[in-house]
Amino acid sequence: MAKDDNLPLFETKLAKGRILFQFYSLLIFVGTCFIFAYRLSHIPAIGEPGRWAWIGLFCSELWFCFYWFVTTVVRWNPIYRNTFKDRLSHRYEKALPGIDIFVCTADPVIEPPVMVINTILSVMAYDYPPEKLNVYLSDDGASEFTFYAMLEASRFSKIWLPFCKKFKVEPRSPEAYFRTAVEPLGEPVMAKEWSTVKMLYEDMKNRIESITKLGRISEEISKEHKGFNEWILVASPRDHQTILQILIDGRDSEAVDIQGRPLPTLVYLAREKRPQYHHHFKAGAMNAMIRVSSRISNSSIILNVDCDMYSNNSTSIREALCFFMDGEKGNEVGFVQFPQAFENLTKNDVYSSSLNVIMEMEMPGYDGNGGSCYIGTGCFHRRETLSGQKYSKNFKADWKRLSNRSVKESTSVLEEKCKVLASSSYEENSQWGKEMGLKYDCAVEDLLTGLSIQCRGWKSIYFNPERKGFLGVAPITLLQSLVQHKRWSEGDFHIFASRNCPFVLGYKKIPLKLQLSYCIYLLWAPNCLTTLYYVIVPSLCLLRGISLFPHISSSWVLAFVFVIFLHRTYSLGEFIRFGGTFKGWWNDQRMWLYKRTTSYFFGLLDYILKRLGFSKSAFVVTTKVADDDVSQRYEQEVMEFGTSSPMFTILATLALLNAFCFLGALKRVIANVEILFWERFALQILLCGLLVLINLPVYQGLFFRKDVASLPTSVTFKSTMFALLACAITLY
Ligand SMILES: *[C@@H]1O[C@H](CO)[C@@H](O)[C@H](O)[C@H]1NC(C)=O
Ligand SMILES: CC(=O)N[C@H]1CO[C@H](CO)[C@@H](O)[C@@H]1O
Repeated sequence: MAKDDNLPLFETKLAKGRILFQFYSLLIFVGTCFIFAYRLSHIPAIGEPGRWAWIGLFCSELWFCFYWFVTTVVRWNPIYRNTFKDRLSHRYEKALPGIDIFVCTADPVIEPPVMVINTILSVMAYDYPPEKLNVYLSDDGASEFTFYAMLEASRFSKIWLPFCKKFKVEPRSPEAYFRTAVEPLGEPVMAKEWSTVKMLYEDMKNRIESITKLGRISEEISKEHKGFNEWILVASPRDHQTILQILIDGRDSEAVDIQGRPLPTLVYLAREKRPQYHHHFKAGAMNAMIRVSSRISNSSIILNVDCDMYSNNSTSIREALCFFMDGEKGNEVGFVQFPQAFENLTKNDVYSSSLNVIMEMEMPGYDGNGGSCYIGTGCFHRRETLSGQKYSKNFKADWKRLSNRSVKESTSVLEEKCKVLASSSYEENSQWGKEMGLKYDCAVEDLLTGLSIQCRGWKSIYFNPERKGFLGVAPITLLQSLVQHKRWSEGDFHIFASRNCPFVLGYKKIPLKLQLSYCIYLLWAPNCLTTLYYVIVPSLCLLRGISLFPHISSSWVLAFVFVIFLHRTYSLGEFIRFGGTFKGWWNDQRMWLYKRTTSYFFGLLDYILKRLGFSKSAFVVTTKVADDDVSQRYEQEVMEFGTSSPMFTILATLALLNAFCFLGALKRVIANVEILFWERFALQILLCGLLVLINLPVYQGLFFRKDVASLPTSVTFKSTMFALLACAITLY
């Protein structure tokens, strides 16, 4: 045994500046106490105007304070992880475990086949022994175009994998690589090879795109692979048999690249769907892949990525293994979550899609409080955790486990045997979706699955390397972003309000601070009520002449100014520290408001309606493609409206309401008839003014922009009516 054999494979570091943060929290806490003291000592007497408005405001502030407490718990003790890949290779290079990689796609239009295979090729090309890699695509759209693209990818991989090795390609998604890479100068032979591969990629891309555009597979192509015959029986994406094709069988001695090296196994799966069975969306697809893969490769580690998230770092698997294979702490690790990062963000990130603060601050905070959450993509799981096993002290990973496949079994026999595992009736009367696999009946199955794994005793790790492991596509319109958050907030609140609430499910199983940390997302939805209250009531009261904040000359003002100023300064500091700009922060504040007043509001509403039995759950996949105009506006950071969604009506109504109230107040300040008007209402006027300022893009969209992406006339009309009506009722 060499002497470094006992050195750990990873290290954990505490964040710097924790004392400073704790001091800041204390200041905010003291300031908040003063605010509450003011609220309690100045309640308008019974019969005085504004008593209820005051009490409501007080309740909102209590809620904000509680929510602030939760965000503080998350930030209290963040930790950062570091890995030692060279020690891993040194110790285990010959004994590296098999890896099963699951990629999920659901709709060939929203998620174009070319994008899907770029992700596939990037994970096939990991810097890892190829015979130990197994890549599974689950195609819930059961699209023959996606299948065709996979067939093309399986051929192209024979060139691509050696090419990646030879030219040290990074990232290993051909699209992402060729988009930025420049042809290598120097040796003409190398340069020639480089441009040939680039040309081959582009040819392949063109073939796939033109066939998708054509809308059918020609006879010539369908003769190329027996798999196309399956589509004769496909009635619709929601009604078809299991289609399972092993495009590359790693066991097959002919499955080699152009240099004779083995290739990863590549499997295409469209699980059976029948109208009479619920398919459980992505969770159902994942569970089908867990079963199918257990028959084919049965690797100890499972990585799952969304089809729009290519691997941006070919060493990610090795990094993840440093946690699982660590001699001391490795056995208790259930999953290792990488951050969700995006490749197509603009400088000031109008829709605040970057999730930087969540990924750089809150997730390390979760990790410090007892475990990262599982966010559904870019996550490595131990197979045992996904099959419902509890952690026990004597658990020891078996890195040499083999698949259940017998040596003599041919590819086609294996395919037939696996089909049963992906049939829609397989899960009847089983624990799948309950105790086994990903959980069903929840719109954010990932978060819930992660929570229950933690409750079964497994540890989880958040690993956020400098160079991101996976890059995806962020929403590029306002509505996409709002709809995505609606779904998340609704699903999150559903967890909170069910028996899966962390306080119940995790009672005595995970630390209290982790239970509290989960609330930060699980309570997104109810946040809408207090936020709506804060953006509507003080402004209307201003219009009516009811003061809800201390006079400007009173020293109580200091408490409000202090807390608000300090809290926002901290937020700005945090935002900029993680790579944001000032304008980006301002956009983030706006999106914070918009998400709370629309996404979370509809999320809460839908949750309640569903509880009462009114509407049925509908999973909306957010689009990943856009026409050129939309992309152009996105790149210019022009806010995209364009449709008459009820969400926009709410946004516009709130913006107009505040504009009217602000103008009304301004008039009274300037006219200067009422003595002390400014005195009494300064804070309310400032709040209202701030809301007007943050809503500038909405006014532009309503009145000043003429392009197709401005707000439609119907929204302008409706929102003006609603806002005027609200003002009229207030003044009446
Ligand atoms: C993605 O990988 C490239 C190297 O291939 C690196 O330069 C870049 O910084 C990475 N992107 C992110 C967001 O980490
Ligand atoms: C800035 C940027 O890269 N924008 C791109 C993000 O992705 C969408 C969809 O693929 C493109 O349309 C944008 O141009």
